[in-house]
Amino acid sequence: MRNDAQLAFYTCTPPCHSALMKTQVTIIGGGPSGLLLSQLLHVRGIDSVVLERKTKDYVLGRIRAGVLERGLLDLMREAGVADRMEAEGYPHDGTLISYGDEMFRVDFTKHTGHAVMVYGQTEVTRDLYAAREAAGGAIIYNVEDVVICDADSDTPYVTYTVDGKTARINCDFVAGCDGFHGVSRNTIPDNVRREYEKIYPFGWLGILSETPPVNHELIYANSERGFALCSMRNENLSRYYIQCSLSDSPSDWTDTAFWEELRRRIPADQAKKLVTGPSIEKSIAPLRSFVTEPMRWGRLFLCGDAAHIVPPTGAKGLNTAASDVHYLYNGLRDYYENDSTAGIDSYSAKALARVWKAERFSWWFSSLMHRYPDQSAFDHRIQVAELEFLRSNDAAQQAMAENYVGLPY
Ligand code: FAS
Ligand code: PHB
Repeated sequence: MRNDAQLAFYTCTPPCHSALMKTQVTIIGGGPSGLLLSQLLHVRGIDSVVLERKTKDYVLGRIRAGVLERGLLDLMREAGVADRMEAEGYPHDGTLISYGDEMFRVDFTKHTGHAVMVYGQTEVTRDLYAAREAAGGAIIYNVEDVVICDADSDTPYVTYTVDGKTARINCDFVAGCDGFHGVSRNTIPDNVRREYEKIYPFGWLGILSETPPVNHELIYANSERGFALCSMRNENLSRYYIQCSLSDSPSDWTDTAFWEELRRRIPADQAKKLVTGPSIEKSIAPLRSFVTEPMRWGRLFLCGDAAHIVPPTGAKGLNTAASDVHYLYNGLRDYYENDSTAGIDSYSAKALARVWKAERFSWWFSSLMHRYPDQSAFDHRIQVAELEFLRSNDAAQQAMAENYVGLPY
């Protein structure tokens, strides 16, 4: 924690800077939100600078999302970074859902006319970094002490330090794409900001293994021992998750223990096919639902995890970041190309309308598929009844499919 004197240093009246830059949009965060926004703005000739706290390799080393909605595919195409995704990604027309040894399929394409794309967030981010670097995009790594200043004025600016030197960027707008632990959200004053949160009483233990996936489609499993998910990145790279206690740490789980537990949670005929191998990544993600309102304060706009978090059950985290970027990108285009503030003025309301639908779907699917510590026998019977209704009813499957492939922007 800094003391008051240091805090004073890091307020918005820092000493003279070793560097002073000017851009149209300062983007805080070089994850998928920040990079996608920067690349889309570049395609329209709008200048941005990306400030990233870590190195590119560190960002690319984070194993996260695996399923892309149709809206994100279209944005990747619009940004000119879809070639490798089209060549190496896996379109999925449906998913499998199991409970005990029962299993059924929800056909996305039949119900919506759309598929999803299995293509890891790491690869999305890699493609975006490559495009920004090829275009000579300004990305500044290892930044510290980022402070957003005068966001509620017409002349916002951002200060930061890199290699011990302070710098300042004067800009027209600031996009807070710095994730849940970034600085942007808390730049909005406490008396303006409203936060909504739900913490789930379990986490997801995830592993990556260089093994063939157990099935060519994803399997979401509700078992008496807890949730499991069988996913993949390619024909020889599988991604598996099991619901675990919040008190667990990855080191508590040997690979053998993980595989044995996963086998117990998926249908027996699938467990027989499971090819196991050493984990090349093992991590635990806590699950929470979280929304900040508003997503705009003056000339600061929040995007992605900086504004909202969902439990990964519905594969909505990265995809909802993408819809934020869509709304903000088009609002900024409107401002610079048509001298209109209509898009940026409606950004927060538009983004939040879709964010809350993603929050609802992620909460619903998490409630349906996980075992809760305080769950009663009645609660479990309701889960089974909901699963059997989903299995047998086209309207229920259509509703799930429409949410899973992505509601329209
Ligand atoms: P990100 O957090 O990805 O990126 C923010 C960037 O800002 C980071 O690179 C960070 O280093 C940088 N930053 C932070 N503070 C900064 C500062 N002060 N100055 C400069 N830079 C700063 N979603 C799914 O759909 N499926 C999943 O399976 C899934 N698994 C996940 C597992 C984990 C452990 C986590 C944390 C998230 C997971 N998510 C998943 C959600 C995830 O994919 C996010 O939705 C996605 O990364 C959102 O992208 P960004 O908004 O860019 O935020
Ligand atoms: C993944 O492959 O990492 C993944 C897929 C679907 C989800 C969550 C994670 O709902």
